[in-house]
Parts: sequence; structure tokens; C-alpha cells
Amino acid sequence: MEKRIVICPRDCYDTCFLEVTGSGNKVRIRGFKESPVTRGVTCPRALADVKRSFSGSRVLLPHRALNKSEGTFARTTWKQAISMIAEKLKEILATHGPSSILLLDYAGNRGVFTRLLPQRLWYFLRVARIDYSICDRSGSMGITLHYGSDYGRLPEDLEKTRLLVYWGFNAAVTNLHGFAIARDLQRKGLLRIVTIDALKTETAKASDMWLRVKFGSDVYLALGIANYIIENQLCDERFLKEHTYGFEEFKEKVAKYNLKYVSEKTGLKEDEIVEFAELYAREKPSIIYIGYGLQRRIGGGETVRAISLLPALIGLHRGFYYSNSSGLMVDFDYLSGRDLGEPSRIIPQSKVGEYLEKGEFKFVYIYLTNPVATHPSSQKVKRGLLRDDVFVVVHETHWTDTSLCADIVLPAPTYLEKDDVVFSYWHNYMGYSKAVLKPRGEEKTELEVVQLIARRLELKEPRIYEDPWKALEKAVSPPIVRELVNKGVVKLRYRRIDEYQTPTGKIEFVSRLAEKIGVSPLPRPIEINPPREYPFILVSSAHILYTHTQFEDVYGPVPPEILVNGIDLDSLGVRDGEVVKVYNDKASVKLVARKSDKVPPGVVFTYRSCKTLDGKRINVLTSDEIDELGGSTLNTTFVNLRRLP
Ligand SMILES: Nc1nc2c(c(=O)[nH]1)N[C@H]1C(S)=C(S)[C@@H](COP(=O)(O)OP(=O)(O)OC[C@H]3O[C@@H](n4cnc5c(=O)[nH]c(N)nc54)[C@H](O)[C@@H]3O)O[C@H]1N2
Ligand SMILES: Nc1nc2c(c(=O)[nH]1)N[C@H]1C(S)=C(S)[C@@H](COP(=O)(O)OP(=O)(O)OC[C@H]3O[C@@H](n4cnc5c(=O)[nH]c(N)nc54)[C@H](O)[C@@H]3O)O[C@H]1N2
Ligand code: SF4
Ligand SMILES: [Mo]
Repeated sequence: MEKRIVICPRDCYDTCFLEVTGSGNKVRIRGFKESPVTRGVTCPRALADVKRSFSGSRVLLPHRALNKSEGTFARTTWKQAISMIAEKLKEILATHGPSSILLLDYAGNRGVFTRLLPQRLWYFLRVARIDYSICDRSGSMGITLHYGSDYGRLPEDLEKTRLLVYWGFNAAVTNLHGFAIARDLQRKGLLRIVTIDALKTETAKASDMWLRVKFGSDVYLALGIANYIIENQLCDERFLKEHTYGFEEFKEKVAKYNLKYVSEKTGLKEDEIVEFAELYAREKPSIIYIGYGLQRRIGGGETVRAISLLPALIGLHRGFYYSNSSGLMVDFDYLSGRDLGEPSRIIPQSKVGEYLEKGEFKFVYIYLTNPVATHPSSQKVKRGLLRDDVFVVVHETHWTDTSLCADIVLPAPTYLEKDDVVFSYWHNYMGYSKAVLKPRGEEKTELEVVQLIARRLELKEPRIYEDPWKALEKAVSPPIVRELVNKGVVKLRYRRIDEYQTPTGKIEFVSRLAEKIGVSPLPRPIEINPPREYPFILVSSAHILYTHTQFEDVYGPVPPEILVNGIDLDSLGVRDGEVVKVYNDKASVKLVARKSDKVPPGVVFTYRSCKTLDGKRINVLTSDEIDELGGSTLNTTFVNLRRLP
């Protein structure tokens, strides 16, 4: 029997190839053994995906709101829904112009047909867009400043690697297929794993060495290691001469990061720093997996910049992994239609709530995201969407916090119910995912919907209606598409690992681009201290059972817990398991306090986007400030805790 393969398009490093057996609601999904990246490992979300497709919280029919603030809806038809949407668009385009229409999308499904092609309508209309900066922007920008683009090592390089450093990267939960490969090599004695994390994560526990660096002090550590390597003549001089620019200035600048100073700043012992620096300098080749959680804070961009320069000292071309899509030879701009029109404005994704609340938009089209739960200061997003002068359309597979704030809710097929082409930002295999479930109701794909809207608007631009496979041929090449269709998978061409798209064509220790955009040419620490009223740093990160807010319909709500160090619990007079009020100047929520040594004193932890005991989301508390390099700062959220009677 021919194998049926689907590719999970979730916003996950792994982008798994999954084998499907059975039919109807008896379909079973397992990690595909023959895939070199998935290797038969099945994550608990893939295991639950069929259940999620059949779950009671699916949107199966088009709906219109009866009363938005009460969240009551009635069925409508596709015809009526599309006509209402098109009429509204026409009216608002004529009266307020495209900058008062916002496309609010993200990566709930990263499929080419689902996520990229539908954007053509919105580029063509020149509506306002977000800058996609909530997740990985600061780090991406940081690496780009020194390397010209942010792609790095592929998973296949792990096999040739002797040392793997997880720096603010919780692979055991967030890249569990990469972690499985690494653990396998570790068990065979071929690879050593080091984790650098303020939290005692699952990844840290499985590592050969764990550096519990003080939260946010990583720039000191990275520059300290750089200084140690330079002072002890552990650099690769030839590589520095041939492939880098600005080393002498860098050397001078990092000279002050001596062991004593770095130890004070990072809370690590001098011995620990030396042990790691020696290991890093000698155990080659190595890869540093630089995490996203690490850079989602004030100064996060500088942190990634400093870390990313370490491999260059010891003679490694791009000795890191961060995000690899910029290395793939795919014309993503052609697919999304970027050239069809310049957005009339681009707003910071972290500030969506603020803009909405101020009434900057009259029409918002939302798909592939649940911002009322997941965006910083999410209560602002909710209040903004519930204004009576804004018309909100949500195209969703499931009823979510956000669809409940819509004027029109449109049903979408899950990835198991539609054909798509999926690529990864970790590996370079592109897969053809074929529908294995029949739609349950009146779902229409994302592309169908925007084309219906475009036709109602009588738009003539042919690219909006282009056949998806023809579009793909132009974005990669006809032979690659043929291979994809025949084999179900292709290995995409990848950019040269020793190519640098910087002004000098080299790795720039002193970034010319940084000078140009007015940020420090060399990375430097940015000090952030909690204010007296809110002395705890709230860090949030992923749970193995959920992708953000997805799978609550299968596994129940994301646990409403806050992990607190025992020392802090005692000083607050709170016992393990008691309910606490967690608050700051934005909002307050109720959570169950759990005593945990996962967090050091002064840091508290919740699962990201969790629902609180009082029915809110943790993001009512999170920071919507923007880092210097443009990214979100969810992890520089300051809070206080109080015992509740
Ligand atoms: N506190 C806190 N907040 C965070 C973070 C954090 O660490 N802490 N992390 C941030 C990060 S890194 C990210 S990436 C964001 C993620 O934020 P979101 O992208 O908003 O996260 P999800 O909850 O996964 O929302 C994706 C939505 O897409 C829908 N969807 C899935 N597949 C399809 C499909 O095929 N078609 C359609 N139409 N819809 C589909 C899902 O049902 C879901 O509602 O959250 C951010 N928020
Ligand atoms: N199960 C599951 N997997 C997922 C997702 C999911 O929702 N669920 N989401 C996917 C998405 S969208 C993303 S963005 C990735 C994110 O995956 P990762 O890149 O692993 O990011 P996080 O889990 O947010 O944070 C990783 C670690 O960074 C640490 N950290 C935070 N600040 C600092 C710091 O200042 N210094 C140091 N050294 N460490 C710090 C945190 O303690 C945390 O353990 O995961 C992807 N994978
Ligand atoms: S959710 Fe992530 S780890 Fe799980 S199947 Fe999808 S891509 Fe793989
Ligand atoms: Mo993310």
C-alpha cells in the first residue's frame, strides 16, 4: 500500500513528516520513520491532531455576530458572508483608504498555499500589515547585522558535530525531534551537550553541562568567553584574517570582560566560565542553537549578536542555528506577492492592541493567529476588536478567544483536510501534504476565500488567481515541483554556509549595517532591573502538549500555574498549591503557585498563553515594549505576587 504522508505545518522548528493509516475518525498519525528529520518520533500534538480535527470546538459553518460584546453568533451562508465582507471593504477603501484596513495574520499554519499565497490579495490592496516581530525578530536582525542573513547550520550537520550548545533553547520541549537526534549522538559518545539557561529545563537536565546564567546577563557571558578565547590565543587567526572584518576593534572592546567581572554579572563561578570557554574553544566543530525565548526581551537582540560572533573566533562558518528559511532557495516574495503593492503602513506586532484600541483600523482580517490570547498586553487587542466602529473577520479552524470577538467567522479546514506544500525553518526538506480527512462542514481554504473576496471586488490582478502549482514552479523551479509531486518530498537547495551578505562580504565583528541604522556597531549589554513594586521577572515558554493556544480542546486548558522558587514562596508567606494574585500596572490574574527549583529566586514562570483561574490569559500582564532591534519583549515582564485569602 502506498504510504500516505502529511506534513505538520505548525509554527514549530521540527516541521514533521507524519505517516497516516486508517480512515475517517479512525485515522492514526505517527512520525514517519524514513524521514531523516522526524525519524519515527511522534509528538503529543501530532498524536492528538485527528481528535483536534474532530473536536467540538471546530468552526464548521460561516457565522455572523448577533452581539459582539456578548459573543453571540448566528449561522450565515458563504454567499452572504463574502458579500458583507466585500461591501465593507469597498466602503472602507473609499472612505478611509487601505491604511485603515489591517491584515492580522501569523503562523498557525505555515503552508505555502495556506499562509503565503492568500497574502497576494492584501499586498495588492496595500492594506496595513504587521511587522511579524513577535517571535524571533530581534535575534534575526542581530545575526543579520554581522552575517548579512540569519541562516545557519542544518540538522544534518549535527551528525558531524562534537559539541552542541543550547543557549536559551529548550529543545526537549520546543524542538523535540532535534533533541532526539542530539540525545542519540550523546548516548553514543559522539556529542556533548551544554545548556545555558536561567531555568532548570528538561534540556538542561539532560545536558553534560548546564550553566545557570543570571537572567538577561548573557551578553556578559558571551563577551567574557570571547575575551577568554582571545587572551588565551585560542582563536583561529587564519580564519579571522580571511573571513572577518573589524576583529581588532572587537578585541579591544571585549578586553574589559575579564573573568571576575563576568562572574559578578552572570552569577556563574569563574571556574564554570573557564570550563565552558575551554570546551567551546577546543571541541570542534560545534553548533550553538540560539533560542527565541532568550531574545524576547529588552536587550535580546544584543544578546544574540554577542553569541553569534563566538563561532567566528574559533574558525567556524555560521556555527549556529537560529532560523534557516533565509537559506532556502525559494522566492518567498513571489509567493506572497510582495511586489504587488507596498503596504500603506506596517505596525509593530507587539503594539497591535494599542493601535486597535485607539481605533486606528475600521476593518481587520485575521487568520492563522489567536492574538486575543497570544499577543502582549492582550486585553488591549480584545478591547480594540470589540469597538463598535471596527469590522472584524476571522477565518479559523476552531472557536478561539479571537473568533469570539469577530463580526464574521469563516470555517477553515485543518491541515489534515487540505492539500498544501510545507517547508521548514530548521531543515531543508519541502513536503507535499495531501488531505487525509474530508471536511466536516462548509470549510473553505484560505486561498479560496481571498479569491472569492477578490472576485466580488472585481479585481483583475491575475496573480491573485494564479494556480498554486504554477506559482510554486516560479518560486522554486519546474523540475523541483515535478520531483515534489512525484516523490512527495524534495531537498531544497541551500545557500553556501561560508557566504556572507554583509557590505564587506565577511563576518563583521563591527557591523557596518548597524552603523547605518543607528545602533551600536558592536554588541553591548543593556541592563534591565525590575522596579521595586514588581520585583519578579515573569518568563513564559512552551508546554509539550500545546502549540500556544492549540490543543486546549483535546488536552484541556494550559495549566493555570505559576512556578515560584521556594525562597520566594517563603518570603511571600505562600504555600505550594495556594492561589496567588499575580499583578502589575497592566492587570492582575489568579494562578496556582507551585514551588519549583526550575526557577531561580526572582524569576517566576508560566506556560505561555495560559488561561488563568479567573478566565483571563497570562498575556494581559506581558510587556508590549519593543526591543531596540524590533522584537517583542514578552520576557521582560515584571510582576508581583500576593497570597489570596
Ligand atoms: N506570554 C507569552 N506569549 C507568547 C509567547 C510567549 O513565549 N509567552 N510566544 C509568542 C510566540 S513565539 C508566538 S509564535 C506567538 C504565537 O501566537 P499565535 O500564532 O496567535 O498562536 P496560536 O495559538 O498557535 O494561534 C494560531 C491559530 O491558528 C489557527 N490555525 C491553525 N491551523 C490553521 C489553518 O490551517 N487555517 C486557519 N485559518 N487557521 C489555523 C489555530 O486554530 C490557532 O487559533 O505567541 C506569542 N505569545
Ligand atoms: N511544544 C511546543 N513546541 C514549540 C512551540 C509550542 O508552543 N509548543 N512553539 C514553537 C515556537 S512558535 C517557538 S518561537 C519556539 C520557541 O522555542 P525556544 O527557542 O526553545 O524558546 P522558549 O521555549 O520560549 O525559551 C527557551 C528558553 O530560553 C530561556 N531564556 C529566556 N530568557 C533567557 C535569558 O535571558 N538567558 C538565557 N540563557 N535563557 C533564557 C528560557 O528559560 C527557556 O527555557 O518553540 C516552538 N516549539
Ligand atoms: S507540532 Fe511540531 S513537533 Fe509536533 S508534529 Fe507538528 S511540527 Fe512536529
Ligand atoms: Mo514563535
